[in-house]
Amino acid sequence: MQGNRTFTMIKPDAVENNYIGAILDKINAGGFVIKAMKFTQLSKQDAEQFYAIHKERPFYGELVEYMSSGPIVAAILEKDSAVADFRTLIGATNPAEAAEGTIRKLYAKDISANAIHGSDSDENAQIEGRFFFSEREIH
Ligand code: IDP
Ligand code: MG
Repeated sequence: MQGNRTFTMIKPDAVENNYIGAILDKINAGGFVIKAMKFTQLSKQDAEQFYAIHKERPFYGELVEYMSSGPIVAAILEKDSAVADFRTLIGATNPAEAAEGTIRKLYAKDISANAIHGSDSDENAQIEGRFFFSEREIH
């Protein structure tokens, strides 16, 4: 996963609202190829570990509760400049501030339940992908 891969999760609000198909369409239309994918649910411990980097932030508890509240779709995506281009496709963290046409603008509920995750660096894309997928599942 160097330079051309990123990691995403379709978050519980978007799964609950039946947006999986629409979001995957946007991802494919944006030029991303799905390299690995699973429908799963994070335990509270999983969510604490995944978001450990945000432990000191005021919304950490809320984030952990929310991300473990229902099923998610985790996936590894491939495209040139995957991390940066995917952040553009998903839009700003707060959907109220997200650009028109972005996934968060179209499908997110609020700043916490914001429909989708996208890695913020190549290094984190690799760490996050390995959090969900074994070597055998990553092609
Ligand atoms: P990002 O997902 O756009 O990279 P981060 O700042 O890394 O945003 O925050 C991680 C996640 O934490 C966000 O996607 C969102 O679900 C949640 N979050 C961020 N800021 C807030 C906030 O101010 N209140 C509640 N939840 C937040
Ligand atoms: Mg982030």
